[in-house]
Amino acid sequence: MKIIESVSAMQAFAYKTRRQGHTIGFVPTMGALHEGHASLVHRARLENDVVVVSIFVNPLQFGPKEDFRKYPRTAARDLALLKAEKADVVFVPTVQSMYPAGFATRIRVPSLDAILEGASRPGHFQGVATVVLKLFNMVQPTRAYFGEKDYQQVRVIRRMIDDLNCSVRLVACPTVREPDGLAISSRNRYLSKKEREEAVKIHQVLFLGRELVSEKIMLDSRQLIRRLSQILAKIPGSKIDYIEVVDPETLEPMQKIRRPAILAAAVRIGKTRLIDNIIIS
Ligand code: PAJ
Repeated sequence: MKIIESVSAMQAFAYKTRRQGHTIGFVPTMGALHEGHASLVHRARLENDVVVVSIFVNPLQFGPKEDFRKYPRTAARDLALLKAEKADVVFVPTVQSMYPAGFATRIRVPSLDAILEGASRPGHFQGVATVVLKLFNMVQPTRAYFGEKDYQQVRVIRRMIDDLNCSVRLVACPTVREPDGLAISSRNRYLSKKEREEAVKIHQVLFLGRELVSEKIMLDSRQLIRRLSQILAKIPGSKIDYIEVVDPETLEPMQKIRRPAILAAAVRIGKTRLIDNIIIS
């Protein structure tokens, strides 16, 4: 497994690989790797000649009051996981090389970036889209792998790829969960033991919501959300950022639930903000 730190070395490797006619599968990450990330690398390994994983905690996508500085950094463990998953290249650029003095360009997808996560985290998706486009230009991937756990991120990146004619195919992969259903996240480690026990309710509520719709018990989203919010509000120290039923493509709120739809939630438990979603298909 090769570790590449410089942008120019990454680009040189990518151009050489593509010139040889090999496909590149790319998994962008911020490190603190877990089984969710591993599932993306595994899939990339199955479908490509060469697998590149980037680890870069991107300052541009964190708000001023968010956890950029204390975001977990676990380099040695990350490299061991990537070796086990047989990644070929780990790309670990520095902040200085990604955003040198004078860096000014921003990529925005306005129709998708101000709702749901974007409403709670202004500027977040601008930071994501900007760094992902830069990474695409450096890694020259044939396919790029993203998790449905961050459903809105998938929509934003898909839109950007289509709109800007990026020659990469986005592959969306299912959410990997703990045995009790909690979506695996790098931020789960912030939870106390008690909070961790309570956190499973987020998935349970989404699951219940899907059942209520599938059984045609509740097809009005306002009524459904009221019911689900009441359950979430019982988690000690919780604050609901949002829970919404939205169109899978446009992410616009859906009143009468026609299928398919996405039921998505963001909940703070203590100081930790967790997101999850479920597809009502
Ligand atoms: P990060 O949070 O490290 O996630 C990297 C990728 O792993 C994302 O595509 C995310 O959706 C996926 N992922 C996280 N948890 C998952 C789970 N439980 N199951 C399946 N996939 C999961 O998302 C980012 O980093 C950044 O925004 C990034 C795209 C790297 C841009 O900075």
